[in-house]
Amino acid sequence: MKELQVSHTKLHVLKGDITRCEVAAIVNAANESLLGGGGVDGAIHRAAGPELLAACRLLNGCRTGEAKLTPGFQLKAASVIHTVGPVWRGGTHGEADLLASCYQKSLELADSNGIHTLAFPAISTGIYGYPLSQATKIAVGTVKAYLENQPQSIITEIIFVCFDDATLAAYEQTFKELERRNA
Ligand code: AR6
Repeated sequence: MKELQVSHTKLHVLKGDITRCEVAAIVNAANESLLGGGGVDGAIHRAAGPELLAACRLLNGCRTGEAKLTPGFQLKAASVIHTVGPVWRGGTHGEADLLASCYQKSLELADSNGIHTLAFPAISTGIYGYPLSQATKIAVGTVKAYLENQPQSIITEIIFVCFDDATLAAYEQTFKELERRNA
């Protein structure tokens, strides 16, 4: 299953590179410095160009579970929402709440900045080591709850961008489980 409708918003899963997504904003899985790194963060900085780093320097970092907005510069997306996922430390250090907060705060920023379409990477599931199936349940569950609780949300489309087959399979499984529960 690659699509799920929640209220007036379409959720999709897509395999590919988030830097190429034609949406109003892409979400970056950054670190607290906001000064770049590897993984999707490195790819976004490379594609956006050096102005992105200059803009990030003015933000004074970002706490884990929070989110901050910059322009997208050379990206197709006009904006980047930088959020910092938790490092997985066994699951007993508030990781689930912090990961949910990344999605929640990113959605709030989108709504308060006129952003209708949004793409998320699988935050924390790379270098930060969050177990994939737990992370996708939190990602989709938090987005769904947000949209159900915010009927005035202006977000019409959300893409979960998957860089590999395992991530794609985990999102598809999560979509399927939610659909079955709704049936
Ligand atoms: N498009 C979409 N997804 C991608 C891309 C891409 N171009 N590149 C990687 N991914 P990660 P984290 C996937 O490690 O775990 C950085 O150094 C990747 O396969 O990028 O939150 C930051 O500066 C995985 O599924 O982010 C932090 O220090 C997902 O994106 C740290 O890594 C997230 O993997 C954050 O670690």
